[in-house]
Amino acid sequence: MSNTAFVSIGDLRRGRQALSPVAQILETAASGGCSTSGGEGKASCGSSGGPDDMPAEIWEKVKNHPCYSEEAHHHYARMHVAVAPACNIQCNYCNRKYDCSNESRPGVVSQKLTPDQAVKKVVAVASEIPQMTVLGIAGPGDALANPKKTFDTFRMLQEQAPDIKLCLSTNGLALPQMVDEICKYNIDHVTITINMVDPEVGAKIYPWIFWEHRRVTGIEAATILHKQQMLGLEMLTARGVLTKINSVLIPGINDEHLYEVNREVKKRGAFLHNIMPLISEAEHGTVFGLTGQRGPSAQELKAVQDACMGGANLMRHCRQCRADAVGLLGEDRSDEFTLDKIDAMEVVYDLDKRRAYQEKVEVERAAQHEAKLAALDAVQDDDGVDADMKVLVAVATEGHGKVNQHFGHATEFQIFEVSKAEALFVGHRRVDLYCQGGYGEDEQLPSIVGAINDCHAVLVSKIGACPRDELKAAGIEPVDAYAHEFIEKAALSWFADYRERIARGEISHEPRGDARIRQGAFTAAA
Ligand code: CLF
Ligand code: SF4
Repeated sequence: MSNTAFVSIGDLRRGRQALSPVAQILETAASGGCSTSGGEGKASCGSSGGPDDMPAEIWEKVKNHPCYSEEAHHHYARMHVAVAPACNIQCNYCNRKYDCSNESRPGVVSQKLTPDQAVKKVVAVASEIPQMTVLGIAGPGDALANPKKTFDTFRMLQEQAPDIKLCLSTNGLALPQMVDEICKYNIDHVTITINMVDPEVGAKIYPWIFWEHRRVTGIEAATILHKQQMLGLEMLTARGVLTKINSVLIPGINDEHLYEVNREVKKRGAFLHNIMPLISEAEHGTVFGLTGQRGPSAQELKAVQDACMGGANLMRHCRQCRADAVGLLGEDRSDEFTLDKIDAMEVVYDLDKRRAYQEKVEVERAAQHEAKLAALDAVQDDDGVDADMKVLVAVATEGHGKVNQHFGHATEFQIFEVSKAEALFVGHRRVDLYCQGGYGEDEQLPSIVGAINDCHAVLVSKIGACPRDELKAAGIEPVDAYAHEFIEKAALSWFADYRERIARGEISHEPRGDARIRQGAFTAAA
């Protein structure tokens, strides 16, 4: 193996005067990312951090990146281009598909693109969606196992659309050798999928890697991969590149081990740790799907994420995107930008127009922040109810950080954990669409209600009589009183009202049961 000398974090820290971005990343990682609104173990750390929680230079990098900032994901979009089909390892949760339009999971695309086609597509999307701020290369294979296609795309895009942030995702095997190239193209955000720091665990996840012109298997393969991942992470930190670690939570294989992964990547300066559920279905044809390896429930996922708090900052709003996704996280507009449709479009890349739109977004975002602070003040009043009470609230939203979607139009609910201290985004739940163009599909209701069964309320802009009754019967309060208000303000206002009703003796607080979450299948690293 070449280039395996480890850079110690002590060495990195000693270089802080010369490399101030490095010191900033290390300090942000070490502090839990929070100086004013959070701190070690506080729930508001991680991708929920804001400008007060990190150095200005880092905030500049994350403020409009929808994956690196939870708040930004309500407002800004990303897109992926499928220029990287090959991979240099095999994961037991992966089965790539290159012409599939009906599976929504990483590793799946409708069409592979050349770098020229990819850049044309990005410029077309950027001209139509001014809030699209990030281009990611996330497969369908591994971005760095296809270095020419990946870096050609970044180089050409940087020339044509310099305001778009560049992001890539890798399994890390080829990472150390690519760090210079990554820095050359100002790629400020790199995701490494790290599922283990113990090769014994790794051997259960990776059947083989392709390394130095041969296929390597078992513990030897996992050991090489682990060393490359750690070295690559340390090298990126040393160069001031923000890193996010994706880990696939595989019950019985690495669920208890991810705490250790979290601590190890924190030591090496990882900015975020995104623990995602394995979604394992036989029809996707993955090894885990075919052998019956199950994915975790929403509660199991949250328990592992909660256990990791106080370590590397957590990201909880990942949507496990396709490798050709376009739009806000959770939506996919790639059908609007197929190559034939782009050929027919009049593409005008207007930087001023994009900037003007993004300035408007920032005004809206500031208003959202103010509304949250005002609502937090309101919920602080001592009402005599358990001060430590926390409840989950489901929210239907189409974006802009508002409660602005009908119950029947939701294909996912965002889940917020609400307390007197905050309204914290803790995940999302995918559901089947209830409204089928003019009528409600009542057969879907039990599964929708089951998916949010651990929530005390669901906030929507509108809801029909039938689902309203079904939710009430299940003990979930349907709430449309905060339609078109900002989500956190709405959730905190509902919570204040809920507590007042308890204080007045009108209702009693009951704990909620487990949600029944449908699982899908997870593959590639994004
Ligand atoms: Fe894409 Fe990944 Fe960049 Fe985001 S996705 S390459 S960091 S721009 Fe984001 Fe999608 Fe989750 Fe990835 S929601 S799968 S974390
Ligand atoms: Fe390669 Fe990613 Fe698939 Fe793993 S999940 S085999 S790294 S493309």
